[in-house]
Formats: sequence, structure tokens, C-alpha cells
Amino acid sequence: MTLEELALAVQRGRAKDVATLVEAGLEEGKTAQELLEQGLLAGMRVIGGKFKNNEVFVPEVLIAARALSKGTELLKSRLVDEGVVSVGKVVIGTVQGDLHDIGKNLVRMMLEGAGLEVIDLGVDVSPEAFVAAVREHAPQIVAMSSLLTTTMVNQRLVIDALKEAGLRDSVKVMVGGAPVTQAFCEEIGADGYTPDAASAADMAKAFVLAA
Ligand code: B1M
Repeated sequence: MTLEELALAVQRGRAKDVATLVEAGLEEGKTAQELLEQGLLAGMRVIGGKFKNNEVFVPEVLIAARALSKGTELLKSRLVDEGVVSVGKVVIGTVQGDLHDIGKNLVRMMLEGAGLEVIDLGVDVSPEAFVAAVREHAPQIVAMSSLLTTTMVNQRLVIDALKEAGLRDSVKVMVGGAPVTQAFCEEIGADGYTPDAASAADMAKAFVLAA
């Protein structure tokens, strides 16, 4: 197998081919890190770029992400053995009162595709749950998604709760979702807003590298 074949299988969303190629790669003596970075993540980077440029759309991204997950699942224990550490950790969730998770899941997948470890708290996440997750996982970034004008205000409550818990300065806070804007981000004191999932991954990586 070649790493290019693996990257292409991710782009095409061929989960079964990804599994076969990852297993073949390991048998041939390739390291899990090579397979991850030059195969799986390289493929996802291409999809992320195309998504940003409107060359592919949500279904293609989701299918590619599923194929990527199939590969990372198979590599997980080897990556731990090889001591490959993620470049950073992100706690992500859709804020309280909001059940929309398609965009949040795309952001999560792009973050994972950028090599970040993501703790996904799901939907309808209370400020207290965000705070508890920051205490437990000590991430560099808290990422919040909101799709409703009635719930986007809850992003502010999470920031307030982080402040109250004395944790605000330990994390960068990123916000997004259809009704969220740069002006809103600034108004609530978040550190970064991006309009789409691929840019969110770029921004998260930049935050982690600058930390
Ligand atoms: Co809802 N819904 N919905 N809905 N829904 C919207 C959002 C709405 C605009 C539809 C409309 O009226 N035109 C409207 C909101 C109006 C408003 O607040 N201004 C709405 C409403 C009103 C509701 C309900 C209240 C309806 C009702 O029950 N009366 C209800 C609320 C439930 C709740 O949350 N408490 C509701 C329910 C639902 C479903 C459950 C049926 C379903 C959600 C299923 C799910 O998510 N699992 C649903 C859906 C699918 C939609 C629409 C049709 C599509 C949303 C979506 O997934 N878009 C939506 C209308 C629309 O957008 N056309 C609508 C695709 C997704 C990829 O985009 O999430 O924006 P998006 O994510 C983008 C960016 O925003 C960004 O990256 C993503 C991709 O690049 N992004 C981030 C997202 N999070 C980010 C975080 C970041 C950075 C970027 O950093 C951290």
C-alpha cells in the first residue's frame, strides 16, 4: 500500500478501503504516525480545503470523516504505544438549549483532522458541564456551537462560568454557528470566531501553537 492510496481512500470516503490499507500498512512495517499524518490526515486536509472552497459539501465531508475515524480507531492503541501525542486538546459542545449538532460535528472532525484531541460533550451542554470538562481534561481550547438566536447568548454564560471558576485564562474560547458573528464574539469576550469548520481547525491549531 502507499500513503497516497490511503489519503485518497479518505477523500473518497471509502471506510472499508481505509481499514484494509491501514492494516496492510501496519503489516508492511509503516508506523502508526506515518499512516495517520501522511495518509489519513493528509486526505482529510484535502477535503477540508475543498470544503472551504465550496468544491465539496457537507455529505462528502461527513463520509470522509467517517472513513478517517475508521482508520484512527484502528491506529489508536498503536499511537499510544508509539507515544504520539496530539498537538492539543479541545473541549467542544453545542450550548445549552440547542440540539443542533451537524455543524458542531463537522468542526469536531476538522479539528481531529488537524491532529487535535477532541472531547465532544454533545448537545445541550450547560455552562457547568463545560467548566467540569475543562477541570477534568485541561484543554487549551473550549469550542462552542449555537444554531439558534435564542441559544447563542448561552455562549456568554459559559464564558462567565469559566471566569467564576477561575479557569478563563487557562483556555482560548472559540465560538461559531450560523447566527454567530465576529461582533458577537467580541461582545461576549470570546477569543475567536470562524464562519466554517475548516477555518475553525486552522484557528485552533494557531492557538495551540502560540500557547
Ligand atoms: Co433547526 N433551526 N430547529 N433543526 N435547523 C435552524 C437553525 C433554523 C435557521 C431554521 C429556520 O427557521 N430557517 C432555525 C433557527 C432560527 C433562529 O434561531 N434564527 C431553526 C429552528 C427554529 C429550530 C427549532 C426551534 C424548530 C422547532 O422545533 N420549532 C428546533 C430547535 C431544537 C433545539 O435545538 N432546541 C430545531 C430543530 C432542528 C432539528 C432537530 C430538526 C434539526 C437538527 C438536527 C441535528 O443537528 N442533529 C434542525 C436542522 C437540521 C436545521 C437546519 C435545517 C440545518 C442546520 C444545519 O445542520 N446546517 C437549519 C436551517 C438552515 O441552516 N438551513 C435550522 C448545516 C451545518 C453544517 O451548518 O450548523 O451552521 P451549521 O455549521 C456550520 C457553521 O455554522 C460553522 O461550521 C459549520 C460548517 O462549516 N460552525 C462553527 C458551526 N459551529 C461552529 C463552531 C465554531 C466554528 C464554526 O467554533 C467553535
